[in-house]
Amino acid sequence: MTIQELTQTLNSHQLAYVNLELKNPQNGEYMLCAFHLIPGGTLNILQAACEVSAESSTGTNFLVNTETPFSKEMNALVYQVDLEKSIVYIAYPTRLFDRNGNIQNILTYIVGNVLGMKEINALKLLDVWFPPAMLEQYDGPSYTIDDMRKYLNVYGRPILGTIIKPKMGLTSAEYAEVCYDFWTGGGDFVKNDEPQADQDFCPYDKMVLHVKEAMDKSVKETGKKKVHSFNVSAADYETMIKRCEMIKNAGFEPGSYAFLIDGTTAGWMAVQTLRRKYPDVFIHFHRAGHGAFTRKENPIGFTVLILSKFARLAGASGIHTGTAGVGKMAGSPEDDITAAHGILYFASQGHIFHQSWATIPEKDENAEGLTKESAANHEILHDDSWRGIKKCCPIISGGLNPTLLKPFIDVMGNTDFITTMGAGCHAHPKGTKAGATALVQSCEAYLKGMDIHEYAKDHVELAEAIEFFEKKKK
Ligand code: CAP
Ligand code: MG
Repeated sequence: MTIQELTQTLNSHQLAYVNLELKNPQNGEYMLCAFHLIPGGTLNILQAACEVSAESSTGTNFLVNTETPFSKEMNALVYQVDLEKSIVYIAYPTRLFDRNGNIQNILTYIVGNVLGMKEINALKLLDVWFPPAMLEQYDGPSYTIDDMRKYLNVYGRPILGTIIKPKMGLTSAEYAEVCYDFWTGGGDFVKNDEPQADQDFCPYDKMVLHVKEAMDKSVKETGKKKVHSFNVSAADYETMIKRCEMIKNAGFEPGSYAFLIDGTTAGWMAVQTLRRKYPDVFIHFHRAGHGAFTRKENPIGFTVLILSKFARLAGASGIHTGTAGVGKMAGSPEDDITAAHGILYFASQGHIFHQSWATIPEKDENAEGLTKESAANHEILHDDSWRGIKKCCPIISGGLNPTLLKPFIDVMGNTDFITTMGAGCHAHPKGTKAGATALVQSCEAYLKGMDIHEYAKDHVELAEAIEFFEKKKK
């Protein structure tokens, strides 16, 4: 059936949620979404799209007598359908959304009830486009990787990190010992793992204090600044804030700590609370659980790009975006790299939409060129007349080890990210410190344009890592 024929099949309820003649959807009044949609039951794709448009905006499954001329203006509208690819485009009036810059509210509309509707067999939100008005209204990141680079004095290479392993079970003193080994081995950044909380064998307050001691000792010994990302996820708001304040009051230098939040399980309110309450802290979004929505095999959910774009809009300083098939987690270059570029760059092409993260006044016609040149491009956006959403850094983790650093950089196309290698450091045959040194050496080899096997000839820790991890791969 042609789109004209499909339109003839719509009932009056469905007709209220479609406008295939919508002039210039990017006129600034709408947030735009593109869904892959396979209809369920007896519906055709346009009927199902209208049902989704209704349920994800003002409607339900019948026209109701209580609607008003104004409420109809808030209807989302199906404005385009790609029959070949089964992609439907829906425009959402931005006035639908909580005017306090609330990400949770938007997602409750566009990937809320609609994921459970009988009228669809597949519904995957592929990409979203934010109009300039939303870029004005939402927080975006405050403390970014550019600020962390300044603090660490690390430029022109990835920030080299680890996750302490075993994931759980070390006492606070043992945990801090591993941090010390990684930092004295040359690593920059340590994160708690995603389940770290206040376990009886590793009390939160003791973990914080032991990490502070380990950090002070390693900074003194290496003469280099270090960062620790503390998991502040908690059962309730008060406890989360108590953990943040405990860290802030433990004597850490501003810049030497980040707050990690399990954004998928703790929720967007936690992410935005941290961003708004601690604008001078790196907010680290760990996405454990995202696979239920984002895996390619899942026909119902949303892409890594969607999760990452909303994390940037919410103000996460960084979010895990996956290893593009190089590491242990599912994920393809197409998915993971599109997401990583989508949150790092000033402007980038997503799966469907091209998104510019700032509105540039006519008078600044050379702006895009300027921002492209400057690594701290968002300083320009931040200080200038534009209202820009700063960069959100990809955090690259999951099954990586020193032999995989260059393969990932080759796929990524840049080094502006944090990488955290857990087993990739702590499984090194000579232990964590050697594992960290091997990671540093693999980065040195990359920067010198040398193959790691060549460089390993006079860098023993890297040689041992290659021997161990390449053998394991066989
Ligand atoms: C990595 C990790 C991270 C994953 C999360 C883990 O450990 O600590 O949580 O990176 O995946 O628990 O698996 P390893 P993603 O380095 O030992 O694999 O980054 O894709 O969200
Ligand atoms: Mg983990």
